[in-house]
Amino acid sequence: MVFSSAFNRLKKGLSRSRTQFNNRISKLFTGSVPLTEEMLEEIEEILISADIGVELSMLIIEDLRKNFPLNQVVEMETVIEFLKTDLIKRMDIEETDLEPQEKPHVILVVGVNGVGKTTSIGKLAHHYINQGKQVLLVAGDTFRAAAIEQLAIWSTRSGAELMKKEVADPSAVVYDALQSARQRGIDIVIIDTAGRLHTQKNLMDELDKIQRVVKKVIPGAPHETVLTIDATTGQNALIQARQFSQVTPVDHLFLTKLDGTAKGGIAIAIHHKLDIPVRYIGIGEKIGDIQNFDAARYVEALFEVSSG
Ligand SMILES: Nc1nc2c(ncn2[C@@H]2O[C@H](COP(=O)(O)OP(=O)(O)O)[C@@H](O)[C@H]2O)c(=O)[nH]1
Ligand SMILES: [Mg+2]
Repeated sequence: MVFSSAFNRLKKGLSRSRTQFNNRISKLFTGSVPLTEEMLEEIEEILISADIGVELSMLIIEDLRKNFPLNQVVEMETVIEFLKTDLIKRMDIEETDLEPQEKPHVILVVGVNGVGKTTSIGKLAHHYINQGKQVLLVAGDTFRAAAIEQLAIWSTRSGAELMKKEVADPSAVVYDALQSARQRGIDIVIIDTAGRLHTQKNLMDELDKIQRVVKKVIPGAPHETVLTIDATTGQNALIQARQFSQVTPVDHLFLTKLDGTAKGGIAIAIHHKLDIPVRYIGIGEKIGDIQNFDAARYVEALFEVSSG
């Protein structure tokens, strides 16, 4: 078991989903009792209401059935350990190594409005600056002056540089930013974009254009396209992620607001349903409220929230 401070912060962030999960599961039965059909149904219900999804919850129950015969005495701890291991196993997605190899390493951040893109960019900048990297933020959300202003605030907070322009064309800002980053040997470039819905064709076209400009200045870039999704939107987050990944290549997800009313199971459902790994999670509104997603640590925290 891990008891690092990162683990404790994750536990704290996930504490609101506690009633959905650990508390209900641990109240199911105490000590050693015969496993009943009702208990299995109750576990399934708990998994579903934790946003793990119907399909995955059913698979997990099947796994339980195979391993624990009905009417035989089981220990609650054994069942919980089995559930944890099974959930972690079900989240196994091959992740590519995304350690920055090239200068600049270009990260394109996409997602619909309000999911937490700009905030997450601030957190990412902070994360890289802590590693001694030079970071340039690009205000590619040029539709609203407030969006540029918001990114400017995060650049000040994190100590990252900012490229902005008072023009309506985001690809022009991106072009200038990448030229400048290359000339000056900047390590990391993070591009903010307007909240685009897959249904808004002009916005998708614009994203296409940004990608073309990026490739033109830095062949091989963007090195990472990060889709930001809001965990509090539950199964809708999953639908959004799937629809987005159908129109633009997405390398990984930044799952935000896990500290809010989100049910922690959504991270597990996403891993199961999509072939896109969650790479980062947001567990608060502050600059340090970012963690690398670690399946084992995450599941452990979900099952332990009640003590935190
Ligand atoms: N509780 C919580 N709030 C967050 C998190 N990430 C972003 N937010 C909030 O979500 C709201 C929208 O964020 P913003 O970055 O403007 O989203 P954008 O429109 O996608 O750029 C803001 O109020 C943020 O403070 C998070 O991890 N936890
Ligand atoms: Mg924004």
